Amino acid sequence: MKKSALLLASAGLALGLSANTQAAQIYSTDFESGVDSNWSGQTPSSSNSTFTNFLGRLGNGATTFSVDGLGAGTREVTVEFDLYLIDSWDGDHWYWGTDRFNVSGDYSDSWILPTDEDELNYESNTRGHYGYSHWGDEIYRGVSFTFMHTGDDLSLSFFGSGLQRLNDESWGIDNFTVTTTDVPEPGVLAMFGLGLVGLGFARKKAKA
Ligand SMILES: [Ca+2]
Ligand SMILES: [Ca+2]
Ligand SMILES: [Ca+2]
Repeated sequence: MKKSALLLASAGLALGLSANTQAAQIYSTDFESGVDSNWSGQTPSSSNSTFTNFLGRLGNGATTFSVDGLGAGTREVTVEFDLYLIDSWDGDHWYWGTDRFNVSGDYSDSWILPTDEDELNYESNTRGHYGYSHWGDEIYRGVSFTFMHTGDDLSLSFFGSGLQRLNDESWGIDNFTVTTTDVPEPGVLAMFGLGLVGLGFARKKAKA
């Protein structure tokens, strides 16, 4: 009887926690209807038969994605998109490099591309000639990064650095999504922990 009560209590706590940690996609765009007002800074829109409509082509200038109304709490944020490296990116070449793709704001990171391509968490990489200058291009499908974020507003800037002119080295993004998973407040976690300790204590007492 006591054991089943204990199991029920544990299951209830686990259910309560999982309800608090469900992932929700809070933003998604494929840019087919243009670039919406969540984007500012440099927001050119381009397309061709391979890429469909996308945000780009961009060089060293920044485009900024912002969203608000997330609430006051803390959450895990995953940003996923397709990244297009267009024309002659040189990685860490001693003379023509260093060519980087960067993100800054509520999360900061930097990748030398294509040298660091494995550090981008992507599903597949397609190389080819997709219709700009005569150099090869690369499509990274499903690039993603994840970070912890607190507060109502989320803002991320994307920009290249070390790139030559747009017809030589540029980039674009498409199929951009933002997913959040709320993290229980420390108080809730502490209560959960105390609850387990309490249950354990009660169980020990019952056994003695
Ligand atoms: Ca598109
Ligand atoms: Ca180059
Ligand atoms: Ca270069």
